[in-house]
Amino acid sequence: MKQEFSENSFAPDGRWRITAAEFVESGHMGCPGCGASLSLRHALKVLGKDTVVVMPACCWAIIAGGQPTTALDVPLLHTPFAVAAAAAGGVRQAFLAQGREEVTVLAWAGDGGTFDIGLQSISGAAERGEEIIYVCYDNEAYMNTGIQQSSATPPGAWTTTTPSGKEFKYAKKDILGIVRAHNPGYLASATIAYPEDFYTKFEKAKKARGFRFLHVLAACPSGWKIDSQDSLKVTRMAVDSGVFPLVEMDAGGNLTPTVRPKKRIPVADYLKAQGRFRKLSDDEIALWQESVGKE
Ligand SMILES: Cc1ncc(C[n+]2csc(CCOP(=O)(O)OP(=O)(O)O)c2C)c(N)n1
Ligand SMILES: [Mg+2]
Repeated sequence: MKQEFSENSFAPDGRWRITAAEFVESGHMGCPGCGASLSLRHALKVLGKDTVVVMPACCWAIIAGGQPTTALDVPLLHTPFAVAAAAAGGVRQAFLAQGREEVTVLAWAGDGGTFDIGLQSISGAAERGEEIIYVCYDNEAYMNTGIQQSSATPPGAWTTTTPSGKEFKYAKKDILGIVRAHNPGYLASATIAYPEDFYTKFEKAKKARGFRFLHVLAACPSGWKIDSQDSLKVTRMAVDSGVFPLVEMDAGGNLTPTVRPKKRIPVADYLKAQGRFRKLSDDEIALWQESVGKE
């Protein structure tokens, strides 16, 4: 029997019962299996209706639909690519000036808009302690414009601008380390492939003060060259192999794991599940396994 919950709550077993309320309507423009679509849908279930979304250029700017239509049931402000964090800080300041402390301002940006072009505005907003939640949904390339490499693209991954795979000398940028250096109010990594951890972290981000940052891994079936039905399975493998650890910043400023996979799988299993890593050599896979082990 389908159970419906109008509010988020905890069952006696302590597990999440997520609301049946929807703030992302059906009929949006997301591809089948789009991890980013699912992630915002569930993030808004936790954050609730008093949320304003601020979004730079990215797939999600299209997924929401072109004016005058929108798939979101909460207000949405589109911004230029580089300024989501700055604009979100401004929106929050405007609500504070009106005495409307209760409104959550959510900046929702891709990896290109975060790791690359929006990095300066994130640094500024974090330094000023802007009262916003900034989420980077990371599909590991500029997907909306046709799968170009970003500084979040992992080594070895095929993109249209790195057709033989991103070289191993270019590592994925340590975005959590960069934001941590700004002493944020809350900092974590998450993925909807581990929903309870995801919900808990968005709830904590909502309650925390200051600049809050979540790094969310979100599969892109077209860019990762996987079947859309395997989107969550492959994302879960990123966690289970140690490639994308689920962590949270503790009171001492250290990143500590929140989910310890029951069974650690080889990095090779995660990589071989995706067409974008097809050209990786065994030596390169071994290098990757070694670096995951060190971390
Ligand atoms: C200043 C500027 N440069 C380039 C673009 C074109 N553009 C729009 S979306 C996009 C890709 C965004 O990539 P990412 O932030 O990773 O989000 P994704 O599309 O992967 O969801 C690009 C290059 C733009 N809109 N503005
Ligand atoms: Mg992207």
